[in-house]
Amino acid sequence: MESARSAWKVTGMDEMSRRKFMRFGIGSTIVATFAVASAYFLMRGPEWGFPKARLPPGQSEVDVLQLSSVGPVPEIDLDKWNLELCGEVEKCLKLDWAHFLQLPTTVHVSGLHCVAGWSKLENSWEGVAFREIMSLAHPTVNAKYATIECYGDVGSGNEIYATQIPLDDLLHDDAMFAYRLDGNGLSPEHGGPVRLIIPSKYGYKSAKWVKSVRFTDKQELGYYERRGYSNTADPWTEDRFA
Ligand SMILES: Nc1nc2c(c(=O)[nH]1)N[C@H]1C(S)=C(S)[C@@H](COP(=O)(O)O)O[C@H]1N2
Ligand SMILES: [Mo]
Repeated sequence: MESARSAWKVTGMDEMSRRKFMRFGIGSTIVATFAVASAYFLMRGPEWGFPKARLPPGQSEVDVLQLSSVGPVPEIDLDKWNLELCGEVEKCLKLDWAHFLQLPTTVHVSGLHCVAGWSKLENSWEGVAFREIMSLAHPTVNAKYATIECYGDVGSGNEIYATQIPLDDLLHDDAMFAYRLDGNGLSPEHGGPVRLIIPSKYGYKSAKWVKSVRFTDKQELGYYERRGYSNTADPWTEDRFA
């Protein structure tokens, strides 16, 4: 202690200026740490930086998942249910319910953002990752998109509900064919037996009652997309209309 004190004396600092010096040192360390942390987060961009806003722009939060369907809820018999994988693939494949249930599952919590303006946050979806299904299908090198086609009558001629998504977007961890929601089996109203969940897009891309996946090299428009809604459908940039 004595020698440390005398060291301060030697450099000519009295007790007051020593305190000022220490305070300045602590203060500038805090400021510098904050500046470096901010610069770091800003440089990593919105994907990695400050946590995302809970709600995409222009959306209002609802407490329960709303029901959105352009036709009546289809009645689907599990014994007859199939998921067909076709189009730009080596060989078309049909998965029946028993086969589908044997595939490895994944759980992801995500929000569902309907283009009409409601968002239901924190839905815990369980199902088979899109990339798992894709690896079974063996798409050709030409395949760039998946067109998802659905069971059910949409009430306009022989049109069916469909939507298309680039494969790159479908390969994210949280894109899946879901068959459980919040720990329960997925109800028919919300797309059971199996629906697509693609959290990075507006709700109309999360097709319910999935019947087939058609891999393709061409861009196509689905049910909502033919009616003027965006084919890219990014809720975070309010990409609602084409
Ligand atoms: N087959 C089919 N899938 C569909 C729809 C539909 O009408 N038919 N509606 C879409 C829309 S607009 C939304 S917002 C979500 C809503 O899912 P939910 O009814 O489970 O809330 O499902 C999407 N998937
Ligand atoms: Mo929607």
